[in-house]
Amino acid sequence: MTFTKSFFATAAAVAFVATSASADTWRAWNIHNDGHPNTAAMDKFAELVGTATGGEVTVDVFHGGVLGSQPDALEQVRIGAIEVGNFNLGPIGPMVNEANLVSLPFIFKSVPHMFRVLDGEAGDVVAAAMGEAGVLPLAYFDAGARSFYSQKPINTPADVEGLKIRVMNNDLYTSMISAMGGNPSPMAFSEVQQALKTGVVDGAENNFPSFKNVGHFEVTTNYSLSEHLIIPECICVNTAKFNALSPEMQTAVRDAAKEAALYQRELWAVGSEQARKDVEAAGIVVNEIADKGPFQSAMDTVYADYLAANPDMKALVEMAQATE
Ligand code: GTR
Repeated sequence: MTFTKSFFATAAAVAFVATSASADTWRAWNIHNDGHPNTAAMDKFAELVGTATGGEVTVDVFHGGVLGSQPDALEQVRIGAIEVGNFNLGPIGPMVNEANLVSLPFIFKSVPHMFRVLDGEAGDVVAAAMGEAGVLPLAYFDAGARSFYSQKPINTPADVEGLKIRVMNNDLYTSMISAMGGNPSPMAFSEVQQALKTGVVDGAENNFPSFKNVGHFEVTTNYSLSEHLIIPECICVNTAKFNALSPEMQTAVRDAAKEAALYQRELWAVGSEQARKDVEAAGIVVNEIADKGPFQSAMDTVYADYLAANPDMKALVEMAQATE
C-alpha cells in the first residue's frame, strides 16, 4: 500500500472529526460572583463533570453574569447557544408555564416542603415541561426564602403600599406587589444596587446571600422576614445537548449535577446563616414578622387571577398543596 499525501490528509481530517465529535465543551452561566455558595457549587459541578466523563464533557463556568442577564441567558440555553447554567426557576416561568408553580407566593410551607414537591409527582410535571422547552433541570439548589428590604420595616402588606419594589422578570411578581398596593419594577439583578442607591426603587426582595453578596445591604436599612417566595434554582442544560450524549455520559453528567447540588445545599445552610450575621453586623435591622397571615391573605387575588387565566395549572397547584 502506498501512503499518499491525500491519505494522510484524509486520515488527519477523520481524526479531527472524531476528536471534536466526542469531546464537548459546555459554557456555563452563573449570575453570582466569588463568595456565593452557587459559585463554589458550579465550580464543583465543572470539576465533577470533567472527572466523571473522563474529559468527554468539559464545563467552563462564567461567573458574575458575564454571559448576560438571566432572561437572556435562559433564552441562550433554550436555543443551545449556551449549554448549561445555574438558573432561578422564577424567570423560567415566562418561558415554561408549569415552572410558575414555584412563583406563587407562599405555595411552599418550607424549603424541605419545596424539595418534597420537586421530588414528587408535581416536580416530574415541572421538569418534563422544562425539558420539553429546552431547559432541562438536572438537579436543584436551595435558595432559601425571599424577603423584602427597604429603608423602613415592613410588617404588614399595608407597609408595601406606595413603595416601588424591584422584582424579577415574571408577571406573578408584579401581581404580587400590586396586590399589596406597591409599584412593581421588574429589573435585571445587576441593576438593583444602583437603583436602590439612587432611589429609583424603594426596595427589593431576595434571600440573605444575594442581599449581602452584591451589596444591596450597603444601600438599605431594614430586612423584613416576609419569606413570601421559596424558589428553587436548578442546574439546567440545553435538552438537545444533553440528549446527544451517550446514556453513560448522561448518567455521569446528571450524577455530577446531583452531587454538586448536595454540596450547594450544605454550603447554603452555612452561608445563608453567615450572610445574615454579616449584614446584621453591618447595621441591617432584621425584622421578624410575627404574623404572616395578612401577607398570605393578600395573595388570594393573585392566585384567583392567575388560575382564572391559567386553568390548566389548577391541578398542579393542588398537587403541590396536597404534598405533605
Ligand atoms: C438571586 C438568584 C439569582 C437571581 C437573583 C435576582 O437570589 O440566585 O438567580 O434570580 O436572585 O433577584 O434576580
